[in-house]
Amino acid sequence: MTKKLNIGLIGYGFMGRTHSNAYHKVKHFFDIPYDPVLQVVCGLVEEEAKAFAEKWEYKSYVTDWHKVVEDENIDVVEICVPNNLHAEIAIAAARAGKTICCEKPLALNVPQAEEMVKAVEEAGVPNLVSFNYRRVPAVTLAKQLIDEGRLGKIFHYRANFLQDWTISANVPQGGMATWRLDIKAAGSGVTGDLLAHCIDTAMWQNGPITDVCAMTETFIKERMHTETGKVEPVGIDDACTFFCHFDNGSLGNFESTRYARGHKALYTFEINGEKASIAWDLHDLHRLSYFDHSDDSIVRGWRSIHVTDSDMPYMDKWWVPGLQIGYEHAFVHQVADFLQNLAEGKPTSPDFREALATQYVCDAVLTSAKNKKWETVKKP
Ligand code: SOE
Repeated sequence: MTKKLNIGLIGYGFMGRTHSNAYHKVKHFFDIPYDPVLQVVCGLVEEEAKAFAEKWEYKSYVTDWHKVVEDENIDVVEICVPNNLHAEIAIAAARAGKTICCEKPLALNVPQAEEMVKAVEEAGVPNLVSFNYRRVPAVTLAKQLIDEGRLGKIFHYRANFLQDWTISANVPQGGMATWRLDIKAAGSGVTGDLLAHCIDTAMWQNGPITDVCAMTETFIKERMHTETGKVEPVGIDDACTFFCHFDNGSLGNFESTRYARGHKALYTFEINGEKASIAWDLHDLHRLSYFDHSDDSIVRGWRSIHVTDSDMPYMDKWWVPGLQIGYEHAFVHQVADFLQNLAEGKPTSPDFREALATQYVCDAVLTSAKNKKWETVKKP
């Protein structure tokens, strides 16, 4: 009989839903070595935690996260709360011997992230950071094509993550719905929230980033704070653009903003190599654009690969060729890989140490923007 694995979820917002959904779906589509049991959800507002537990079929709910971490019955702690709470919960969970999956970015800042890495490594507990886009099949396929050498030497990596939801000055900062705008809860704006995704994927596909040159802007300088009811200065970056060098000699060009009217979550990347180029777009996430210079010149051009065939990453587990999957499936893949590796005693990427490397890049980006100078990225 498959061993039960008891899950404790801390945080019932958007990310709490993506992780819960993944645990529900994973056993139906993947041959996983465990039977995940949604034991307990923790959230601040009792009524909401109760409603979440009922809807997502958690056996119980609590309002104090210590109860999840201290519960001997819990095997895996899922951290889906604002960034300022990641470190305290993860460190306590590591000391309690729990397996941990933490939402991105790893922490509020570098010192916290380093503490978290130390805690999980000292405790020897399996750990993962939820950079979900790596496990979109087309993104995984892009990594495969690069690793196979199909692009040859890489010259350029460019990525964008564009949104438009904070353009109105009436959007408040702080509180459950808009903590991403509050520097104390988020640590940074688009750099930690959106560019962290792009940086994680980029370094996974194209290797370490060595130095950066950035600019940031906060377009709306004051917003009402939900918790104090007062208009307060905004401390986060609303937009960020940076250039960088990769260790392999290629040049990087990254942009993120929450002020790109018309774009809701447009994450795109394009990679140009000596032999081929690839491009991907989150709004069309099951397709990978590919240009191969070795094609006969009369048929050479950008092709659009529909990533649904069973020999493409993860796709043998879903429907039949031609039928596509979506955003939430990347979280299912993440859980499937995590549980498989857990059973085999292997780490799952990106672990806390790998996410620390992304945190170092984010930190260097913010420092560079502040000092208006190139900044060297610390090595993990
Ligand atoms: C912000 O709007 C956000 O929800 C991020 O926090 C997520 O990480 C990203 O995947 C989508 O946008």
